[in-house]
Amino acid sequence: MKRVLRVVVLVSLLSLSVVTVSSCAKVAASPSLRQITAGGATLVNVDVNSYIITPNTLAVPAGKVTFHVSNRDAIVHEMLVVHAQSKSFDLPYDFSISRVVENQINKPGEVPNIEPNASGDVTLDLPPGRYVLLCNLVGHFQAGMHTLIDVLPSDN
Ligand SMILES: [Cu+2]
Repeated sequence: MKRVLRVVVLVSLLSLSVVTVSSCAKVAASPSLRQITAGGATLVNVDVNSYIITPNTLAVPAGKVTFHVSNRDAIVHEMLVVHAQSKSFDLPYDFSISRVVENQINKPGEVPNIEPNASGDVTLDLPPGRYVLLCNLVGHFQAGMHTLIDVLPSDN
């Protein structure tokens, strides 16, 4: 438990810059710029490379969201979609296994085992809130594989 608390403090300090960035997210979520899948979900294209997760938008409207995750790295990754437990990406973390503790988080879904130069999709029905996109393969979260995305209340 001590270890978990320590990492929360550390991660909170590191994340201050990320929180400022996401305040510009409203523009990206405007309907005119939004990509919609054939099934009517909002499409979020996510690139994974060099331990960095980069979605093409920082905010989407609530409802069906399809994450299309492309692994541009030379190693396997995964991408979990997790409810944030604060304004930032601090989540319960176990240093003894170098992973986020998955039975202590609320995870609507994931794209598992994305091979290099491959991609995968997951479509989720997301209520408004802040979410963390992360890779939970051993050591990857700690190496920086996490980012935030906001799901905003839809207008209609
Ligand atoms: Cu990874």
